[in-house]
Amino acid sequence: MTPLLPALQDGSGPAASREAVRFGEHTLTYAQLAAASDALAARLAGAGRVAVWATPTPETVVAVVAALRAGVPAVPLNPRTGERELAHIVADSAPSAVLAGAGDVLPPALDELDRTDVDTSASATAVNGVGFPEPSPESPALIVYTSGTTGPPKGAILPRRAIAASLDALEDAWQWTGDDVLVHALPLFHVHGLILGVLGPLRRGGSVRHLGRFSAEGVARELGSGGTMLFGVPTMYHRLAETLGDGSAPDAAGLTKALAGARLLVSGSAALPVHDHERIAAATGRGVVERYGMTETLMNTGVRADGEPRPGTVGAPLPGVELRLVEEDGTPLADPTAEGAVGEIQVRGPNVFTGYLNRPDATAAAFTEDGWFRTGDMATLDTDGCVRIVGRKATDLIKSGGYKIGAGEIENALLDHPGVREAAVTGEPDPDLGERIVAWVVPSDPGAPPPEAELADHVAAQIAPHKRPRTVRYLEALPRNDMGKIMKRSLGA
Ligand code: MCA
Ligand code: AMP
Repeated sequence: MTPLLPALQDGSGPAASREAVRFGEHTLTYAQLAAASDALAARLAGAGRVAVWATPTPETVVAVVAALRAGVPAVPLNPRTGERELAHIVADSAPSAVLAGAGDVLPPALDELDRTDVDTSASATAVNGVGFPEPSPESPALIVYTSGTTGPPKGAILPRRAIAASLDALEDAWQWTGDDVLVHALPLFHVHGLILGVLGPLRRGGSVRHLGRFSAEGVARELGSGGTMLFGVPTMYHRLAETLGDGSAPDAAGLTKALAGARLLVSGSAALPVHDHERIAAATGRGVVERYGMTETLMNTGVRADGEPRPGTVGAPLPGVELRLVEEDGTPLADPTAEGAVGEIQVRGPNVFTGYLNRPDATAAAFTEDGWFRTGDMATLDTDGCVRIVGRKATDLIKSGGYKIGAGEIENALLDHPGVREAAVTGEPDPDLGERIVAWVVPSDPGAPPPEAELADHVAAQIAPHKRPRTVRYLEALPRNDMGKIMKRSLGA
């Protein structure tokens, strides 16, 4: 069976001395990564499932690679997850252990788990690779938690086959090779940063440089010193466009040169506004390509590196991915390229997940009878096969900074605050974040509404900081229809 990460198989081969990952000063060659992850994998063998405290560090890479080597499903955890959400993920995924850096301080919700410290300098006693037969392609590799419109996040079970298929489709679309040096600053607990941004380079035998935290200066430095590709969410490209400005700012020159010299700039996780595409292209002469994916499907479409630049589209379906647009009743659009034809995107292919952990109901609802996955994204199709995403079916899903956030989970957290009697959450357009979370709150005591910052801190502590409301608006009552349902559309009016 072909290994998921072939370059790690041969710890003493010619590629062994090549740099695999770099986080600031801390680097690991393929030989070092193979040795450290094999040493850890040997300790994991037989574990049911492990959680990974997914800080942006080499420890996270070693932990995830070790779990993959051992064939033990890994659940990456956002280290900033609040109490309530973390308790849910731990209870739902029931890991036997948590893998973390030696210095990491873990919250009480993880107290019951065995803690295994990750040692990036460990050496394997077994001969690299020999002790770990490649697990079956259908076996779960990662369980990634993703938000829905209501209720707590669901764990998407991602099999090895989906990861391999998606990364190989991108290899084709982007001529992605072992010579590429990927630069990014994405979090390592989601598909974008972890699967594309770490396992992608490792599958190709190339390298990744992680910035730790996003900054235009960091992007300029790493792309200007050997980086060939940049992955980011639209908020990051927006911030790069702001830094580029009209070229007169002191830090614009270095960034312009670095972006102009890159082989490929890729944006995903949300739509990159055409205005930001244009600003970057005008300043650097280099276009940004978009790809469209989802936690449940990994990558579905992408603009090709060897094709025409297609700002405003997410490109054509990737090799192996079937994509169709359907009507409200589920029938495929008769002529999806007709003027004004809009439909929901459904996809089918080896890139699609197995299902949601412990949620057969949600899994069944996500697929049609003949196996198409319902994405909930609305799109049009250009005559050249490129997909244009025009919106979402569910208004209760918000994309902020590239993170998917369900209105329901924030409403529930707000309702837990003693100062809140009623709450509704919506997304509003935001030039930086794409959408900004707005909380509409009816205070328990109209004379003493809870301060905005207190509500934001409450949501951050219970759920996660990136899900906190950025704006709170106070009302005397929420607008409701005759059935008592909140009319969110009239909230902004
Ligand atoms: C702020 N912070 C707080 C609070 N307020 N902490 C506790 N309580 C509070 N009240 C902290 C934050 O945690 C953060 O810390 C820092 O203050 C700044 O927060 P914030 O302003 O929210 O961050 P930002 O600067 O606006 O972040 C923008 C960003 C981020 C860097 C673009 O949104 C980001 O990383 N987005 C990536 C999302 C992503 O990867 N999505 C992929 C999923 P600190 O700075 O220390 O963290 S989608 C996917 O995977 C699919 C498959 C796809 O298609 O890609
Ligand atoms: P997530 O569930 O966090 O993996 O986010 C997946 C969702 O992000 C998709 O269903 C889309 O709505 C959105 N998305 C991802 N990439 C793009 C893109 N390039 N353009 C527009 N939306 C995107």
